[in-house]
Amino acid sequence: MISAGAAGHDSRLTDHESPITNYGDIMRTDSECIFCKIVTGDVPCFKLYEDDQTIAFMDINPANEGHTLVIPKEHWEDVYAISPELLAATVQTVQKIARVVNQTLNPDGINLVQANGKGAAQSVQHFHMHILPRRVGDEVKLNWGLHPGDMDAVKDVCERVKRNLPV
Ligand code: DGP
Repeated sequence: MISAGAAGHDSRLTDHESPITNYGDIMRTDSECIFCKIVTGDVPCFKLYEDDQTIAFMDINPANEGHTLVIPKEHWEDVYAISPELLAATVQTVQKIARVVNQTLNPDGINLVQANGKGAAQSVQHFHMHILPRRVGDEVKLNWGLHPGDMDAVKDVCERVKRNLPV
């Protein structure tokens, strides 16, 4: 169910396995959306970065090392629904994080991937952009399967990239 409401928060919980730092703003949210639950802190994530409007966190099913997602905090289903302003804020975060992932992991390239609708293999109905580091010959298919990641490895790469974020 989509509603506008203030996100709750528990200030006792901190850092990587804990809920994201919350904020008191009124925002559009969907109580059944997994990414909204990440925003509110009801579902944990390996968070790399957060600002007023967006967050970046590690994909739970990484197609390659350093596979990161950037989302707007507000719930908008896809590129058609999101406002140009919020899209711009999301893309600014994508650029910031792509630069630091590139600096940290030195991949051979990075794909930015963004899916809208079933035919495009959108599996989470909350606008998001993938930052996907690539290696020559990695044979990653852009419609990758969802294979659970090694959470120690995901946490480790999150910490490595985070250390290079500008203050
Ligand atoms: P897409 O297929 O473009 O909608 O990508 C959705 C991605 O979201 C997919 O690569 C797996 C990731 N994902 C799904 N659920 C979770 C979750 O609970 N936590 C994290 N960190 N990633 C998730």
